[in-house]
Amino acid sequence: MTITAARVIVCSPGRNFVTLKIETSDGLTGVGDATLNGRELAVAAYLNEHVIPLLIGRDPARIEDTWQYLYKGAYWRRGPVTMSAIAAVDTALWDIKGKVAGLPVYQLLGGRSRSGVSVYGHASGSSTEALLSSIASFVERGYRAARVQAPVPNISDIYGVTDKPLYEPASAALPTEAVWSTADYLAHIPSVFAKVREEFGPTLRLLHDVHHRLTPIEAARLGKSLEPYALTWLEDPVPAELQDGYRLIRQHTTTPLAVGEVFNSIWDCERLIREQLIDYIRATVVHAGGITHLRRIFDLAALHHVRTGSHGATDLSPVCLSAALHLDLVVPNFGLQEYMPHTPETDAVFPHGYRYADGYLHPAEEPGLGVDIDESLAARYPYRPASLPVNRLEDGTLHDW
Ligand code: GCO
Ligand code: MG
Repeated sequence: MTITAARVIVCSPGRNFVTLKIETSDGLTGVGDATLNGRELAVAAYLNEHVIPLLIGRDPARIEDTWQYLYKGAYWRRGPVTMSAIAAVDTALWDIKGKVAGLPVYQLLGGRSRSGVSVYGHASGSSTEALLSSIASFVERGYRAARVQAPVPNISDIYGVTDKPLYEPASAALPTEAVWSTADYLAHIPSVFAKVREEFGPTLRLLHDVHHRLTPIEAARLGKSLEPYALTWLEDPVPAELQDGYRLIRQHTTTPLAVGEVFNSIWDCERLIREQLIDYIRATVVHAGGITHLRRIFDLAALHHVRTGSHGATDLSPVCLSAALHLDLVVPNFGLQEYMPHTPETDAVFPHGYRYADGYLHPAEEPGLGVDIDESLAARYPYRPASLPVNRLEDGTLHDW
């Protein structure tokens, strides 16, 4: 069997997605997600111009060799564009291998280690009351874990804080701007978690995403002040380019740390994992080189008591989520999977067999990944330019958002 064709499908059923579809001489197809929020067309061009011509005529069964060929063969390694493109190929080849074997991909990866994949939802609201009722609605739907993002007095616009059930950070063609105050944030957040614990008791798993906005010592203070509320994790407390920052935070607090949604390779997290500076690795299939490479990251993490907590925002398509669930079901060190349901338009463009029930997601049982793209429906939703926002401090200095 050989690869006979591959094409990139860019569509926007509510938000932009980039999908790779590979066809084989046996008539089988496989799909991979290549979406890089706000930079979608860069990955589409990388695939079209530099990857697809290399795939034609190759044996789709040779997943590892194809991965190494695309990674080492480019000479220019790593980076979100390259790794998302490789991820899409890798994911599509696993999908094809599952169809050839007549097995769901999780069986090829070693079989299930658990009965379902525990997920967390995104609780938020424009007031504390709205936030508490948002958490309550997750609890009613069976969730045992919620990411809590709260409004802060004096800050008018915080990414992820909204009354809407779904938010999309890449909302405008050009970046929107918000104003950030670390002092107001640090002064307020612990009181929010005090209220949440008072209302929901000690066992609901609570998470909080700092979205890279603090310095290490500020993050250490936040982690320490949140200790009484026993968070499952504090996410992206500082930008992770300077990884010594994580050591500093660690020296001051027992609040568990999660990082990795912007990581693309094992080399981005090797030190954080090896030195046990984090508790959860949040890399996911589409941005970290596909199922093959993410498995390598997760296996390294397993050696060092680091659990998985894959990114699962709605800018990762149902193809990525399907692939993530197969891996989540298998790895021994699975922790928690982020789950933000897609819009009905997106679900219709990407028919899939995974399902949510009582706090867990379950991957499809059909051969392969159990997800596809309806190309004629996708064609009705053309690409729309959309940028992620930016944040400035009160004096106008550009900051992390
Ligand atoms: C999360 C995230 C996301 C990112 C988004 C960027 O934890 O889910 O931080 O919502 O901001 O994926 O495109
Ligand atoms: Mg995050």
